[in-house]
Amino acid sequence: MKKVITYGTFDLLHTGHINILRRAKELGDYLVVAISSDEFNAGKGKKAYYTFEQRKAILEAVRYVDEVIAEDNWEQKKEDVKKHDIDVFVMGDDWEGKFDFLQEQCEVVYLPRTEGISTTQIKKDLNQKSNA
Ligand code: C2G
Repeated sequence: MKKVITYGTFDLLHTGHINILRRAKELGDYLVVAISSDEFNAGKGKKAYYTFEQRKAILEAVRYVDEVIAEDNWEQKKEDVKKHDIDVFVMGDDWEGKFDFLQEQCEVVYLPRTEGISTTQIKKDLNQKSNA
């Protein structure tokens, strides 16, 4: 069984997230998604609308996702790849090159981001609409 992993906040789930989850799953048979904990998110300078538990429940309902784990720090990827017996590590290409150190353990694939959508843009649009 070919196992794939990807990481992210996945807040306010949108088609950009779905596109990368679908393409990640197409690279194997089993997809593990590591979702940033609320504490780790704060470290990334992000405040998710949904809590970790909510984001986990939403991701677990997505047909492409087989397992959801927590992302608590930047250093856990090597250990995760080993522990979960991962064959392919996938990220959007805004991270191009940042995780090449994992190439000793598994295939590293950066996929094109979906243009024109982001959680930040959704929040901006909603704020403008509510202030209109
Ligand atoms: N993504 C995408 N297209 C978009 C928006 C996001 O392909 N329009 C991808 C990102 O490239 C990433 C994944 O969806 O691979 C999750 O995006 P975020 O939730 O923004 O995650 P991020 O803050 O990039 O966290 O250790 C890695 C970090 O946890 C990644």
